[in-house]
Parts: sequence; C-alpha cells; structure tokens
Amino acid sequence: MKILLCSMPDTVPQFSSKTWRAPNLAISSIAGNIQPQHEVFLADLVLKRDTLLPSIKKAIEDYQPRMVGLRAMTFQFNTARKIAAFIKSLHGDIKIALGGYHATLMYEEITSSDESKHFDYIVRGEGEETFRDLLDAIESKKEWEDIPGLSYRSNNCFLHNPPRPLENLETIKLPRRDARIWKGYLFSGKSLDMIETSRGCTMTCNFCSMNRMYGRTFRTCSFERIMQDLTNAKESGAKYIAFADDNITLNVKRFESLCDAIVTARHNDLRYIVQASTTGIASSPALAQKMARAGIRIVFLGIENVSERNLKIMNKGNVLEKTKRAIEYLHNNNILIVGGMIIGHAEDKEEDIAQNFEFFDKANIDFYGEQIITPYPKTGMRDILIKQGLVTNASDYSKYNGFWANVRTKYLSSEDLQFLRWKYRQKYSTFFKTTPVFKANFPFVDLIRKLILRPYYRIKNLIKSIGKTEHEIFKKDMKRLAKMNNFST
Ligand code: B12
Repeated sequence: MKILLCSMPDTVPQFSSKTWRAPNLAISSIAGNIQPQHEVFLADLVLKRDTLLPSIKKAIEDYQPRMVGLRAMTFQFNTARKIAAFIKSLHGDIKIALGGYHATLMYEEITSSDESKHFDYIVRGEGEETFRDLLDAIESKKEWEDIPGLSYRSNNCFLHNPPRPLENLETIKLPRRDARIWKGYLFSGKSLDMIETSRGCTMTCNFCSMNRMYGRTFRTCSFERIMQDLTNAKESGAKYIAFADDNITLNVKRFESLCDAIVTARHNDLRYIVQASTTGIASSPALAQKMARAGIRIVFLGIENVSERNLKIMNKGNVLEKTKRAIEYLHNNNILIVGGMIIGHAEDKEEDIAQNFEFFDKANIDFYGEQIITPYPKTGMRDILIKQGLVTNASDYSKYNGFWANVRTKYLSSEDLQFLRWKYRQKYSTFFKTTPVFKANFPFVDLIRKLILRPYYRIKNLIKSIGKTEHEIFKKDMKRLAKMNNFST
C-alpha cells in the first residue's frame, strides 16, 4: 500500500517558519515502524506554507497514496479538517487517519460531530503499533476490534477500541528520514532534525497536555538506540538536533551520562536543543558543564512565571530560587536560554506581567518564549479557568497556541492581555538587546544586528509609528499575525 503522512503547516509567531522548520518526529517514527511491503512518504507541510494545496495535490498525484495520515496539535486541527476535505475532493476513495494530541484528547467530541466528516480512522495515543495494525486490518490480516488505540468508522458511526498500553521504546524502530519528500528543514540557517531519548513526564503541571497522553510516566530509550539515531540524523545532513523529550532533566544522573555518551560517540560535533526544568538544571552544577561539552547550545527552560502565587496555581511549586540557579549554571557554560513564560493568570494585573519581563531582562534570558495561559482541552487548568468564568474563547481552537489570549483575568480583558503581552515584548525585545551569551554564541550575527539590522528596523518602526498611537500599531500587528495561518489555495 502507498501511504502519505503529513504534519500540519500552522506555526506560531515565535517559531516563524523563516527561522524554524523542524521535521515532525511523530510521522517519521510511524514511517519507521510500518511493514516493509508498504511504501511511505513524509510531507512536513511547514515546508510548503506558501503553496499548500497545490503541493498536496502534486504529492497525491506523484505518490498515489491509498492512505493519508494527518498529525495535528489542537491549534492545527482546523487546518487538518480543511486538508482532509481537500484530499477527499481530489480522490474520495483515499482513506484518512488523524493522530496526535488533539485526536487523542478529543476523539469522542470529534467523532460525535461533523468534525470527523472527512476522517476514516482516529489513532489515539502512541501510533507506531496502532497504525501498523490498521494497515493490516485494511488488508484483512487483522480484525478491526483487535486493534487497541483505534477508532474506526463502521455503519456510519465510529467504534472506539480500548486504549493501547504504552509502547516499549526499545521495540520501536528508528524514525525513517529517507522517506521525507521535501527539503528545507532548518534552524538558524543550519539543517535541523529531531530525535527523542524518552517519552512522558511525571510532573504535575496542570496547563500541560502530556499527562493525558502518557499519564505520569517516564520511559527512556537505550543509549545504543540514541547514538544510532544521532548517526542516522547526522548522515541525513543534520547540524542542529532538537530533542523532543518533554523534560530531559527528569533523571539528571541519566542525562549527565547521556551527555558523556554523546562525547564518547563523537556526536558532540552536532549542536543540540533540549527542553528542561529549572529544578533539574539547578540540581547539579556539573550537569551544565557536561551539557556544554556534549554540544548542547540552547535550552527551553520551563521558568513559566516568577510569582509564587502563579507558580502555585500551575502546580509547579515555588521554584524561583532554583530558576535563578539554573539560569546561572547554564549561562556560566555559555548555553543559551529560551525562557518559557506563562502569563494571564486569574489574579494578574499589568504589574504581574511586567514583573516577569523585568525578571527575564535582568537575568539576560536570551530568547523569550512567552505564552498567554491557554485552556488546552482536557487539562486541569481548563477546568479551573472555566469554573472561574475566565475563558473568553472556549471553542475556536485555531487560537490555542499560546500567542492569542483565550482568557481574561479578574482585572484584565483578553484584549488587555494581548496588548500588554505585545507592549512588554516590544519593550524588552531580545532583538534590540545583546545578551552576553548570545554574543558569545553568535558574534557575527550580533555584529550584523548592531551595524545593519537594528538601525534598519529602528527607522522602519519609526516610520511605521508616525501619526499612529501605540494601540493602532498594536492592532495592525495583530491583524497581520492573525492571517499567518491562512494558507493560499
Ligand atoms: C518538540 C515539541 C515542540 C518543539 C518542536 C515542534 C516542531 N516540530 O516544530 C517546539 C519547541 C518548537 C514546540 C512548539 C510548540 N508546541 Co510543542 N511540543 C513538543 C513536544 C515536547 C514533542 C513533540 C514530539 O515530537 N514528540 C515525539 C513524538 C514521537 O510523539 P507525538 O508527537 O506525541 O506522536 C505520537 C502520537 O501522538 C501519535 N501521532 C502523532 N501524530 C500522528 C499522526 C498520525 C497519522 C498517527 C497515526 C499517529 C500520530 O503517534 C506518535 C508516535 O507514537 C510535545 C510534547 C510531547 N512530548 O510530545 C509538545 C506539544 C506537542 N507542543 C505543544 C504546543 C502547544 C506547542 C506550541 C503551540 C506552544 C508554544 N506556543 O510554544 C508551539 C507551536 C510550534 C509550532 N508548530 O509553531 C503541546 C500541544 C498541546 C495540544 N493540545 O495541542 C504539546 C503536547 C506540549 C504540552 N505540554 O502540552 N513544540
């Protein structure tokens, strides 16, 4: 059978496709675990944002798939529906399977409404084994009801098989990178790839969807598998590797050993990006040294907020002192920090938002990953915010990506929140400020910024602001960004 697997093109402003185009690990992994008699093709649609539908049409013509698999986060679900409708309009007999976060969290709501109109199957939870079994059932080599984790159409309604137990990561084959049909994956001008060394997280943050995918579990891959995966990625031309692990510092001793193993395997010529918790990094000064030696250049650090009250609301515990230590350890080793920040909590006033940006500025955080609290489906935070009557957008999920305000606080409307986030982002822009670690990592980029780019954007912003109020400039920016995921036909 011929199979086309697609990840969605939607992005958020912070991860503009101009600078960040990552291959999707989920579809690469599913491709690596399909039976060898099938042909599989991988289409990361973020590479075709400007020619979306013509590119999909050409891929369908070129590869003649009988099955198409779509991967979607909650904010990408609307696009997945449009693409499914488009594919069915081209060839009504092509079967379409939906997988990933939104499908797993919302399969009952999707299948009991017309949202499922163009989907034939929903793969819930981890997909490697379920999708493989689905292909066997299509070829009558397996009974439909014997496939855990699958929801399938029968007599015009959906039947839901029991959930699939978590997979054994050692039996999952490595991702297929050679099946990617397009080129152009990059970060900071260099080729980017993704690998995973673990799945799951045992922490209890109530704004996160992870617990609903894997429960509070943490499974790890063997170092042998990880090193083989790095070798494959390197052979495919990758220079930057982003680890898909939610929290690679859950087991600090293991992470320290992994850094050493990367050096021993001579994979420290790659540059790595990881996600980590402040508690993990702060727990061992030696860890950041080992990370730097292994080639880890950027850490998405889950700072989230600097107010004790808000950290408590998010079930993160009072980690502020650990946050300060983690920042110190990483910066002492010239590791860049993308600071995760979540604002817009129930008691938040303007000063509470300002407090976070001021802390990030003083701490010389290198890149800001600020998000407005988002009531993601089936999360504890959503239940709390709905009960408090603070959710202002409960159903337009296309706005559920941390950039748009879908909530208000007791003191700020969602428009206020959107404006304040924009205002402080402008005020503390990391583009117009050089942090010592950014300069150490990108001396040439910093020079270009100083000599050319900053003067150019200062003049451009000045011209843009002539005769306009701050709010008018803000509104214009929001109007432009609201169109960023409206794809050309
Ligand atoms: C790496 C990562 C990122 C990276 C890179 C993403 C990229 N490709 O560009 C970065 C940091 C850029 C990022 C950004 C964001 N992310 Co993110 N990200 C992750 C993370 C940690 C790993 C994703 C991954 O590759 N996992 C490994 C693969 C193997 O697992 P998987 O994706 O779950 O796939 C399995 C199953 O879901 C299923 N499956 C998945 N797709 C499909 C498709 C088919 C056809 C089938 C059959 C099965 C199937 O089978 C797969 C194999 O078992 C996840 C959490 C997690 N651990 O998964 C969050 C996560 C997906 N991100 C999330 C969010 C919200 C975002 C942002 C919107 C937030 C923000 N503003 O920063 C942005 C959006 C970025 C964008 N696209 O513009 C949320 C999504 C929640 C939701 N309800 O949609 C998650 C779940 C985190 C969370 N804590 O809640 N992200």
